Amino acid sequence: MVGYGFMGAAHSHAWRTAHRFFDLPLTPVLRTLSGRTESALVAAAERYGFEQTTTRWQDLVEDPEIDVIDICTPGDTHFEIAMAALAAGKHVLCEKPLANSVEESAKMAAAATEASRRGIRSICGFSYRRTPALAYARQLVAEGAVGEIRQVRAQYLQDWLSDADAPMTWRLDKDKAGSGALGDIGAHIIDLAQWISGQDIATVSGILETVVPTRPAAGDMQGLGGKGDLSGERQQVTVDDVALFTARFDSGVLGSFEATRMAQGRKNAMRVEINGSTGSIAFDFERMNELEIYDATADAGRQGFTRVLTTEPEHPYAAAWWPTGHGLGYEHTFTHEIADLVRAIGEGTDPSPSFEEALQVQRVLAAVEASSADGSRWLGVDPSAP
Ligand code: SOE
Repeated sequence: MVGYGFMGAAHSHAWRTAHRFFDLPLTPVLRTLSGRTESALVAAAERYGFEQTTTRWQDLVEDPEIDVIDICTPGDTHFEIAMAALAAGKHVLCEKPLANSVEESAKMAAAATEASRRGIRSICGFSYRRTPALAYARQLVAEGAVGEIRQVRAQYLQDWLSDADAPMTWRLDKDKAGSGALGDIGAHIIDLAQWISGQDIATVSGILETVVPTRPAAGDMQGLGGKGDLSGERQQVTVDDVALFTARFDSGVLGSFEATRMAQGRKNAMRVEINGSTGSIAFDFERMNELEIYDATADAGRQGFTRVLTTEPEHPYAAAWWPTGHGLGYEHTFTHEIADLVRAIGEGTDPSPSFEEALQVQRVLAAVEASSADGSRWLGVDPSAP
């Protein structure tokens, strides 16, 4: 694994746990953790359960004992590490968004397709797909539970950047992160909206805004939010704080998208709603064990959203865990992702989301940015870009 921050912790937990709850054809071994700062790296490796550490990610690529490389670093490093790993015949899990540009993502997708012919698997970390309620929502939509899709609504609302003195971090630096709320959390709802509806976004009209243009340095701050070091000079934020866009899917259906890390009180409100001709489905990650289902064909007097607890053996992934009604948390989405990846490696199949699917998300991100820079003009998501 490369990187030991928030995602490194989430992925390590998942690698350790997946085979204990799911019947997998292979048992993961946490061999080497790589990162830049030796002392923090060694502490993280001990806590997460890795056998050894290195400050050179190239060591993982060169180690014949290593089969899988898990990339948990900021977006500016994904391309180089993933390309080297695939060339060396390692399976790759790469955090989202796939890279910082369509150009890099397209090369990664082509390399992944080529590597797949050699039996090498790759997957992009759109982990929310593995939330039981969302996997179930996709299943219901495919079965026709909402009829014909009329409209898609998606929001990802957090509040850890609401305070103007929350510190500057790599997530606010375009060179490192690619974009702001758009790529960090907007990418998740783009992926989910396409995956659940079974349709790709074809055109967009967007607007991006940086609301707090400078922030204090991070000092010793770790994690999301908090207060920066107010004694020093403020640093320039180079990404969007708020991203809004409307989209037309290739079927002609309209969608509205909102991503912000400045919605006070919304901690991790990732919401998706699909409105169809015979019903609706609505989800909010702050209630991740529930799915709201509306059946417009039910008796008129009894109509209303039904709150389904997606903790039952009938729901995706849930049977592997606890008895009826005992919920799951954020970390389980990663455990499911690793279980699916390990199964795919063992069975010799390509897991999803593939780098090709992640490239489509990247194209939507790029089109929203271009639209915003062009007065919110409607722009096509170029399926052949770059
Ligand atoms: C921060 O906004 C963040 O950690 C994202 O980077 C993750 O993708 C999301 O799962 C939680 O929030």
